[in-house]
Amino acid sequence: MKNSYSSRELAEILSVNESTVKRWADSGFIECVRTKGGHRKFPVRSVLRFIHENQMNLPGLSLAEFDRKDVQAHLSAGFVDVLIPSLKTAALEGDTAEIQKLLRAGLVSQPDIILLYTQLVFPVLTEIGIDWEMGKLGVDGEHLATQAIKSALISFQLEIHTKEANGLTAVVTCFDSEIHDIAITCIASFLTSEGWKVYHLGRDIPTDDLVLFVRAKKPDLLAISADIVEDEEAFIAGINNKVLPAAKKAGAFTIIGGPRMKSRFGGRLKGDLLSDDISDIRSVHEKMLSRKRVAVK
Ligand code: B12
Repeated sequence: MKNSYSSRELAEILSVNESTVKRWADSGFIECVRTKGGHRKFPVRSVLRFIHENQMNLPGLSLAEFDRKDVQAHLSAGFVDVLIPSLKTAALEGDTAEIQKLLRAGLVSQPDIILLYTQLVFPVLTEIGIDWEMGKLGVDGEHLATQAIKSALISFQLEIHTKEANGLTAVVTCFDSEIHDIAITCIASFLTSEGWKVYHLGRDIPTDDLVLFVRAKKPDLLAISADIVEDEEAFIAGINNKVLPAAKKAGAFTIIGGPRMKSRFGGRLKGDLLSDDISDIRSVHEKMLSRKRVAVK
């Protein structure tokens, strides 16, 4: 992928006239910079934002990166899973820049970031987990790979389009001593791009501090992740007796996610929604946004 495109190059990629690209740039639909000679240049970052904002599928943009025909064909068809082996190699090398490059290539084929994360990033993490479990990878390798993925996700956030503020606020956090925070990093990324004000508390948040934070911020949404739950009774008591009363008082909708969350804790945890899949955040977002619009009217 190049660093920037000329008006003509971008027009070709978007299949529109060069004059259309120039008009879009002059109306502020797509950011550009001017060269010393006065020509418009479109940095990759602006182009990616534009693609994400308009949910365009433009694999042609990234194809130049991959000379293998099978990779190109899959990307053209919007199948980003073809990038899984390269992403895994980059992660195991701790190569954040390469991961970011692959995320960009993925975005132009799959502009829906939730799908991009679930189809490209999560399978790599699952494979890394299996390699660790089977003893093929040490804790050092596992840490290096996941830290690189997390860093790349955070940098990638700055490259994707963020809608105008929608007036909704979310607190996104791990539960108590939980340290697996990639799922909530992806959730924070999605909500931010949809215009939410997001407080991403990350990992290792003592329950009493979370309660105080929720009381202070009164968010519309509280999204909690719990990957490893060793003490089920303490988890249920912490959520039901401490977190949920505070969330309810603040008027927050609460979604609690983690592996087998529904089957394991359904009926025992009182959250508004229990989930095993970050895609559920999309319907929660849509429901809350339409509720907000009705309230504003
Ligand atoms: C990355 C990783 C780590 C990283 C964490 C880095 C980080 N910043 O997150 C590091 C290396 C630090 C780590 C440490 C440990 N890990 Co670890 N780790 C993983 C790994 C490889 C990937 C986890 C991940 O991010 N997956 C991708 C995300 C998206 O998946 P997820 O969190 O499960 O989310 C999915 C659902 O659960 C749900 N979801 C989760 N949260 C939420 C929240 C909301 C609101 C919603 C809607 C949905 C949702 O949506 C996602 C799917 O769409 C997994 C392997 C695997 N199969 O997952 C092991 C894994 C989770 N780890 C495991 C273990 C045992 C550990 C350690 C105890 C030992 C170790 N490996 O060193 C320590 C934990 C120490 C501690 N203090 O708790 C086990 C857990 C087994 C269990 N359930 O008991 C796993 C499954 C590995 C394995 N195969 O055994 N780990």
